[in-house]
Amino acid sequence: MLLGTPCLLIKRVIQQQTEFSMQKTKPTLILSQAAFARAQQLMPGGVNSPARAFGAVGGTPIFVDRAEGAYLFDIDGNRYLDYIGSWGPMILGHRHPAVLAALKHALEHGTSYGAPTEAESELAERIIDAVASVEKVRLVNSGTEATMSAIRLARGYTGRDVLIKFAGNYHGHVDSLLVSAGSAAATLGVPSSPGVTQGTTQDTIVLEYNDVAALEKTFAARGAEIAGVIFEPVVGNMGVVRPSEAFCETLQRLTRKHGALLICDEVMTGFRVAFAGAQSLLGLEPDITTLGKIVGGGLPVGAYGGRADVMDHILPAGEVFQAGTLSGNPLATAAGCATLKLLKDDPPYGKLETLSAQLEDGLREAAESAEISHSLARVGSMITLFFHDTAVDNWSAASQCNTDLYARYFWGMMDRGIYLPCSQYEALFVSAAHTAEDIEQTVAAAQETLNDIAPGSAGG
Ligand code: KE4
Repeated sequence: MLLGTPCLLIKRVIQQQTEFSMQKTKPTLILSQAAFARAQQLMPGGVNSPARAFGAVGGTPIFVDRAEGAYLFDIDGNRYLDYIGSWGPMILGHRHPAVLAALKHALEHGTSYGAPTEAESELAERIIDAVASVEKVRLVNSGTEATMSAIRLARGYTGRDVLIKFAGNYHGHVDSLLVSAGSAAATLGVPSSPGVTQGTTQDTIVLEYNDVAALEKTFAARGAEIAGVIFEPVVGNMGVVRPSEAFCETLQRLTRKHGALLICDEVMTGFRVAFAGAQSLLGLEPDITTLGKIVGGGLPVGAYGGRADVMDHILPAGEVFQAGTLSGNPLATAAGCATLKLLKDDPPYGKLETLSAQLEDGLREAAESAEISHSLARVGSMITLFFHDTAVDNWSAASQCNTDLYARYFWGMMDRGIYLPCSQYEALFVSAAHTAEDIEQTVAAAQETLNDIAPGSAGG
């Protein structure tokens, strides 16, 4: 303890000195660098999820001390406008009073029981009421658990083995789906991970997103073998990519025609792009929907739900096995219920649309003014500025982005107090805690940064 004291004193002095810098100068990352060095001795890559290690942009990840509203504060006392929001969950902003109050109330009763609670029924009911295609739902602890269980259910329900997924779509670290995945896997150039056996991927067909002809051809050849198709209804994991109308229509039609299940992975888009999810914007009726992130309000919750006749194949109602010690945890369900209640009672989607459109326009003008090849994609409060000269509608296009330039953009924005996703292959998220002034500050920082990094500029 004594040994620790000087470090703590130094840490506090640095924090007090830099807290008031309020980001007028390039942030100092002294304590984050020390913390990262320590973490790398203890955990693989010093992180508990690869996307956080800044592998795609280089440098030292900031270690967060606390968060409030639209802001993150690192352990060196620097303040950042947060456009990651924990990779999506914090749609209301950090430490929303109603979510904190719900958590404090739950804490008065306990933290985990391994027994049913009414809070689980409330969260299930809120999801069912919000998402038309969901008649029954099972709560789990992460998006990965949700998608892993959904594909097991599709195979158990149909008695078939083959799955279709799409390049650049990421559905969590499920063995059979870690093939040409997006997000961290794509970012780190490791589309199919070591340790994933041929046996687990031999039944996974990977197609190009938005490729209608490939879908038609695959179903024509193997329709009777296909258990399910899993896809991101609006992709976030190769940057934001919209589905074409024809792609959505073909997905719905062919899965119905051949008796395969349509699995809409709304872990990122659920309650994000609309209260009823991306499927409500696209007119889709999936057989199974997977959820995560926002439904936990920042605590670990995943969920999969859909047609009652399908969901009733899950143990103990049916025979498809799935279980979890902490599934439906009372703290997590409290945060999830409070979040979904706020999203229903006081929907922020109009404000998010206004702020996100303002940010999209500002980024577009800044990139055009800096004469940088780019394209921009936005769905609701999910936005990606691609360093690519044409619109990105699949992984083949996304994989040609100038990721080196993105890394320089990322750090230029960090130096100006704006915390963006640390990869070209992610979406940024605007929260209900952001303000018009925050957006103006972000656009101004983007203009300076893009001017600095533009080819032919002094810093280019
Ligand atoms: P989790 O297991 O990370 O809760 O969810 C996996 C998942 C499933 N489906 C979609 C569409 C997802 O976006 C995700 C996870 N998203 C990434 C960010 N792109 C999580 C960040 C991380 O891996 O640290």
